[in-house]
Amino acid sequence: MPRRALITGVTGQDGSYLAELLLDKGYEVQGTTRNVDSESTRGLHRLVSERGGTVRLHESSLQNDDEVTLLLDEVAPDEIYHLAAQSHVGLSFEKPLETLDANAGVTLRLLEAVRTLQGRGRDIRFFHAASSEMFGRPTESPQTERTPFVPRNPYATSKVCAFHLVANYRETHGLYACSGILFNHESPRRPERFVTRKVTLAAARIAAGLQETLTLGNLDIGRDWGFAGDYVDAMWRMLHQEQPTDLVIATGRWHSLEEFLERAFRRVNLDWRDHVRQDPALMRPAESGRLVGDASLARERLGWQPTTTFEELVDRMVDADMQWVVGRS
Ligand code: GDR
Repeated sequence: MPRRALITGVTGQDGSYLAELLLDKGYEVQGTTRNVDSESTRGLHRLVSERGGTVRLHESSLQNDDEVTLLLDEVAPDEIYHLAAQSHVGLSFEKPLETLDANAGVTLRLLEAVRTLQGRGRDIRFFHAASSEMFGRPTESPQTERTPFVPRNPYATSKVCAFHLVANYRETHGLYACSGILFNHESPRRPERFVTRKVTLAAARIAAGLQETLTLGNLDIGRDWGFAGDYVDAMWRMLHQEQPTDLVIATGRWHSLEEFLERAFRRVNLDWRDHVRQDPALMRPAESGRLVGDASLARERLGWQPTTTFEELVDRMVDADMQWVVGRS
C-alpha cells in the first residue's frame, strides 16, 4: 500500500512542489484548497498530470471542527503537511482576527482531530509550516531553534501560537508533530503579492515593453531567501526523523532587496534605479529585523542543505517570467 499524504493548502507554491515530490516518491496525495475552481487549482492539475500523477482535492477552509474531523476520517492520511495559512504579513495588519483563526485556529482543529484519531489507534505524522517571522526583531544573529520569538505583526504572532500548540500536542499527547521554522522561500510559482515575484515579473514586463515602473514599499529591507523546492524536501525529511523535532530551515545568507533588484533587472539588461518607485502606502506599520537562519541542526539531523544559491534563484525566476511574458504577448 502506498503511503497517503494530506497537504493542506495544496494549490499554493509549497503545496505544488510538495505534491510533486511525494508523487515521485510513490505517495498517494490528497489536498485541501479553499476553492477547487481557481487558476491555482488548474495550475496544480497541469503540473501533476505532466508527471503522470493525480492529486485528489477537497474543498475546505478547515474552519469548522466537524468538517475537519470528517475530512481526516475520509482521507485517513499517514502524514499531514499543514501548509494552509493566511500567509501575507502585510494583510495580517488589516485582518488580524482572520489571520489568527486561519493560522492558529486551523492548526488547533487539525491537532485535535489527529489526537482523536490517534485515540482510535491511528498513526498520523503532522508537519506544520512555521515561519522565521516568529523571530521578529531577533535578539541574536543568525537565528537558531533556541533564539527567542519576538513577533512583530499579527501573522507572526499567529505562527508563534500555532508553533506552541504543535509542541504542546507533541509533549502532552505524544503526537508525532513538528514545525519547520521556514525562512523565506521563493520560486517562479510564488504569487505576485510577495516582493520577489513582484520584482521578477515587473523586470520581465518592463523588458518586454509592457510596463514602465515598479512600485514598491520599503526598500530598506532584506531576507534570507531560498528556493521553495529545497524547503519542501526538508518538510518531508522532518516527518521521517526518529523523534519529531522543530528545526530551522534556511540558507544562512542574507541579501538586501536592493541586491535582489540589481540581479533581477541586470538579467534583462536594465538598471532598476530607472524603473523603481516607492509608495509609502505599501509600507508596513512595523517591519521585522534582520532575519537570517542557521540551519546547522537540520543539516545534522536530516542531512538537508539548500541546493540553490541566491543568484540562481533570482535568475531562474526572471527567466521563467520572461518566458511567461513573451508567451502571452
Ligand atoms: P515576508 O515576504 O513578509 O518576508 O513573508 P514579502 O515578500 O511579502 O515581504 C518581504 C519584505 O519586502 C518588503 N516589501 C514588499 N513586500 C511586498 N509584499 N510587496 C511590496 O511591494 C514590497 N515592497 C517592499 C516588505 O515590507 C518585507 O519587508 C514571507 C511569507 O511567505 C510568509 O508567509 C513567510 O512566513 C515568510 O516569508 C518567511
